[in-house]
Amino acid sequence: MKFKKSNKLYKKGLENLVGAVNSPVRAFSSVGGNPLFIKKAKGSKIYDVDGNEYIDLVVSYGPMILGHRHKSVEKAAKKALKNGYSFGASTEAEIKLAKIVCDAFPEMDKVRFVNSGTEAVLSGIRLARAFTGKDKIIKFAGCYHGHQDALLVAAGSGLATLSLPGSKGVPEGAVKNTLIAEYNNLESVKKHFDNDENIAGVIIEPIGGNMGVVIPENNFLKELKDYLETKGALLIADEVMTGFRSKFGGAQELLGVTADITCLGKVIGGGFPVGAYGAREEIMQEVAPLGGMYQAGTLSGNPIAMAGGIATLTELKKQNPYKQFEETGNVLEVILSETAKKYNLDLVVNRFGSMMNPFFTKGKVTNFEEAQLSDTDKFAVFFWEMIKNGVFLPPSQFEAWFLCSALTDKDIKKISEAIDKSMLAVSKM
Ligand code: KE4
Repeated sequence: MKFKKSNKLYKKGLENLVGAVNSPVRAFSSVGGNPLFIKKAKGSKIYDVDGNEYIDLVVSYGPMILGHRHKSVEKAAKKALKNGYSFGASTEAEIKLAKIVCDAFPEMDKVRFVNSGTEAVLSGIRLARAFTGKDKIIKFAGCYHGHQDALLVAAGSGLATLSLPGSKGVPEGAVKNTLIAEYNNLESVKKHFDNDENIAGVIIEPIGGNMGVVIPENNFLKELKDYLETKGALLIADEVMTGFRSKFGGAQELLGVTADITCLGKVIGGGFPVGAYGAREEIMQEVAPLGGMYQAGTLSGNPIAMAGGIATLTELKKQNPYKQFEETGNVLEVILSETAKKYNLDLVVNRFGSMMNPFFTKGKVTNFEEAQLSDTDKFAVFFWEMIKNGVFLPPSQFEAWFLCSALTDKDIKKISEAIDKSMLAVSKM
């Protein structure tokens, strides 16, 4: 495989873009080498500017769940384009997507659309504070909820990969109301409440997807919600990554818990910029123009993005690919584990439906501390071997692989062959 054109664009990109990227994880910092530049994608395949073809297990970090350029999404977006791109006024499409989303979440009476997952979480947190009149928020080490100041403390995604313990430019004051707990450890949450009642809520990724994949153990989420109810605090589910990924609705339902506020993104826009936050009536009444919590956005509910979201969720509901995701995910999980055994490699595979991640480590990975014990040098070798064998993975041990419904049996066979060659290379390190 040649990467000549990607390398050329990388050098050119360095002139006016920071690190030649618009999001840090795309810089390939934790796997070394220069980032790939993508030219196009279709179905389960993605093509870089050198013409190399890859099976895509990144799918834009989640949104392209139907695969790239699904015909019904493309048709809907093209149709919407003919009516205009943005009006700064309401459209019917927003009502349509709002209904689809609210119907998929039993406890969600109302939703507000924004333009990214970060904005959705930013607003969800403000809403929890508005509703409870309390200031503090608890987050879990290793969970990433976008780049708002208050939550860039021990974040799991880009920051974990860059091993930055927070972020430069975030003032002390911005994080003084942020408390940190340990995923799967209810006691670590209770400890905060023992010292402080001024806690509006707890935000959690129902399935951790930004420290690799980490799954709530036993009844962790349910016990957390039950406990919060006794403290007059809210459970905020950050389902930006998990929303519509493992069922048509939220992972929270599969995990037997109902969040008070749910934040969404990625899949609900189908590749177009859409975020959302929603809750039951009495909570959403706090949001302007009805209530005193201000939140706004020029491009919120953008008609093209709404069209993409409606078409994506409509097609997703029709396809209902979740059983297939479970089967394919299980096949890949077994292939990863069996191949690691074949080459005597320590590997832990965590998977929840169509999101999964192999950790080059032994023992369990149930929180960020355990995730960080993974051998990222081994992951880097594995990553580049998978690239050379035609499989595009997230360039970090602390991300998640995503399946799309355009994957074929032929793709799975090719991924299996690539895993074998890549694990062999790792075993020779
Ligand atoms: P965005 O602002 O990137 O749309 O969403 C932020 C966000 C919020 N909550 C969760 C659970 C998320 O996973 C994300 C963003 N996920 C990363 C992937 N780890 C996006 C990729 C990137 O940052 O480039």
